[in-house]
Amino acid sequence: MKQQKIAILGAGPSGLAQLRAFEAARQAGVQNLPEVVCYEKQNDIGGMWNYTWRTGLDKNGEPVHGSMYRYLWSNGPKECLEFADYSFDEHFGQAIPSYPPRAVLKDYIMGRIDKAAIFKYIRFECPVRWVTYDESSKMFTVTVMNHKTGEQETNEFDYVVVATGHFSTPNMPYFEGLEQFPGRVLHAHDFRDALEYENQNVLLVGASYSAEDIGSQCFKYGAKSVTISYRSNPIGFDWPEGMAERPLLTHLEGDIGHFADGTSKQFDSIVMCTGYLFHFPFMPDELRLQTHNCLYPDNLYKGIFFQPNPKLIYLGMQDQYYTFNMFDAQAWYARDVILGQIALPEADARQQDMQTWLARHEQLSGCHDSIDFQASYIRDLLGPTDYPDFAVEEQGELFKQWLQDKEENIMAFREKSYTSTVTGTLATQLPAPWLAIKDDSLESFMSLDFIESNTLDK
Ligand code: FAD
Ligand code: NA7
Repeated sequence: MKQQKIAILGAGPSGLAQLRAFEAARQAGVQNLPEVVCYEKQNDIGGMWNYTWRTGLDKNGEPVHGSMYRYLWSNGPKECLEFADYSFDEHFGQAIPSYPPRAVLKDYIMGRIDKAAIFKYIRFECPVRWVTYDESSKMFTVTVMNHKTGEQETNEFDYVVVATGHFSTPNMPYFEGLEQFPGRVLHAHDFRDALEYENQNVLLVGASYSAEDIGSQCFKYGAKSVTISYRSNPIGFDWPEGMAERPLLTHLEGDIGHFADGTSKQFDSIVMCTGYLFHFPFMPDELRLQTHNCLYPDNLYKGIFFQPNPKLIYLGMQDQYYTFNMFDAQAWYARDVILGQIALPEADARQQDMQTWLARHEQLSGCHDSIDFQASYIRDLLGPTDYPDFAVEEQGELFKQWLQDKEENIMAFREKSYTSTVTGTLATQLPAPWLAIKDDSLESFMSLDFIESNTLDK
């Protein structure tokens, strides 16, 4: 039988999960594995977790992928994203707090990767330019720009796995008067260093994770005031003095922002925390996933197989409570379909399955419901594969506790400790308030004198 060829587009957490899934099969002695090639635009693995100081274009003239910023700490408890087959205890050899900074989490994610085994499949600095599918040969053609050789390359594949992320291309709205605003205006994608906003009156437009966290960062690093402007609903936390929410910005006059409730305020800078566009410039219309940030994008059977052509697989395209362990569940499932260990139903049956999930998705009301929904989505994927079973629902309960902790104190929720559902280890506590710990480097964090948690575990 002809060896199958698989292209994986992107080597962030989702693409790496797919590479690991095949590697796990290889180690388990599965024969006739497909040939795998992973094309990555950046010059390293890690996707969004690669912090870059660059904004705009990278050294090759490609759009910078990274949206992460300095001083970013995990926005959810690490116990909710722990790999079922690689625990935090195994990586760090000691208990650590529940909310590590970005560099610490990245160290953990990378720790699981056997670089020698995985890197040989990855072609770095190779942004994908175009993908087509030939109905007669049933093969995809993938064209990439190889910046290392300066030449374009084209190859044929049986399957294409798109793992290029969806928090990278800014959704940038316009407000009247922006062109006259004297201060800096940027999107959260280009936000890097909160210290830039010290002593400034900062306006954030948007009322979701980016606004909440960039607002907290700016407050922590000395902004004079932080104003969050919401379109639909306020975030609604009990913000500290100096932070406040207002309804939607209507227009600007010079450096004065006007809001829908008739109030106004002077601002020194604006950060649009208005979310991201799903952007697949390398996909023709008939292969391109068209959706927005939600828990169940339409046209994806099992949340991954593109309905019009299920040999095209999209990983990590959901809005995310669960992240790394969900990507794993998806990657293992995709692998087993590719290997023929799970049979893909006919189009009608796939459509029916999707409709059931979409109908449930329509009915979701509130965050708890959404968490339960994503948990059952993952549970549905876990059953048929050999990915280690993990306590998805228990982690869901931790997410609910996390929401309550944020409600109680948005500036201190990162001081809470949770118990790992993988090892049973209770996280240690930060030795100082989160607001007071300003150096977020791996070295600095790991040299903190973590306090054994003796509080009741959450
Ligand atoms: P990405 O990490 O985005 O990786 C996609 C990869 O595809 C990148 O390496 C990119 O270079 C590559 N790529 C893109 N286009 C091309 C192309 N044309 N050709 C080749 N390669 C390409 N998650 C958490 O669990 N905890 C957090 O605290 C958290 N904080 C976040 C904070 C911010 C500001 C953002 C934006 C996201 C955060 N996330 C967090 C979610 C984060 O997106 C996921 O953790 C994870 O990185 C998603 O993995 P991915 O592989 O699907 O996508
Ligand atoms: P999200 O979660 O997609 O949220 C986008 C926010 O931007 C949301 O509050 C939107 O309001 C708001 N928005 C979008 N367009 C506009 C306009 N035109 N005007 C005003 N407000 C607008 O994106 P985030 O960046 O916060 O989070 C994405 C990921 O990054 C997240 O998973 C984290 O891990 C980090 P709406 O509620 O739709 O009215």
